[in-house]
Amino acid sequence: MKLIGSLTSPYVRKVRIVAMEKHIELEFVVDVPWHPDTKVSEFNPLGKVPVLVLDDGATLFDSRVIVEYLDTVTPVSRLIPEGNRQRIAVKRWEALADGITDSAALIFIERAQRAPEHQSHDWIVRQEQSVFRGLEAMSEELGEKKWCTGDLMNLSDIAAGCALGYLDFRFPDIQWREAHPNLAKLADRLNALEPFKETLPKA
Ligand SMILES: N[C@@H](CCC(=O)N[C@@H](CS)C(=O)NCC(=O)O)C(=O)O
Repeated sequence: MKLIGSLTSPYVRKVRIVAMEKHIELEFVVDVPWHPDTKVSEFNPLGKVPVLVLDDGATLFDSRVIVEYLDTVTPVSRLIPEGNRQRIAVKRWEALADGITDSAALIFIERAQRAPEHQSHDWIVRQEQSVFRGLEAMSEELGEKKWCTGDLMNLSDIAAGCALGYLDFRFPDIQWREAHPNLAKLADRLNALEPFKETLPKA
């Protein structure tokens, strides 16, 4: 299987960490969808990464579909529980964490790719509010627990760790660690793991 993605995308990072946790070897093909020579749209009509290309040539996107697929490829280290309530709790965490990333990425793109006079202050504030509310929700739901859901690390923690890692990478000025020490502890625990270390975003 071949994973197409960039070294900065938090969604790609989530998939890479899931694959590593599950001991699934993927050929990693670096392709930045913003570059003029990108071939991503030949594999994903939406032109976004990550894309997983299966051995028979079938393509899977987006990251939530890919991680769900990878989790069923082998029973090693199940990252999405089978029971309906637990499974949905994990998927909800993933939606929350990815949602924070979505809003943060919109702010980054607005600032990085639009001339200052074309940037919308209201749009940026709206996305910032979504990030801050999302962080509050993650912090409240984590509480004093070691992991986001259940007794072992699973996809909810990986998704949360990738969202927090993206904030560290693109928005070092956001003081989320001071505001939410429990999220900081979770991030420290995750960042000490090999798959997180190996996939640190690189510009
Ligand atoms: N919901 C998607 C989001 C994917 C996404 O937005 N990827 C970004 C990279 S971080 C991308 O490829 N952007 C290119 C574009 O929007 O044209 C997922 O979970 O995979």
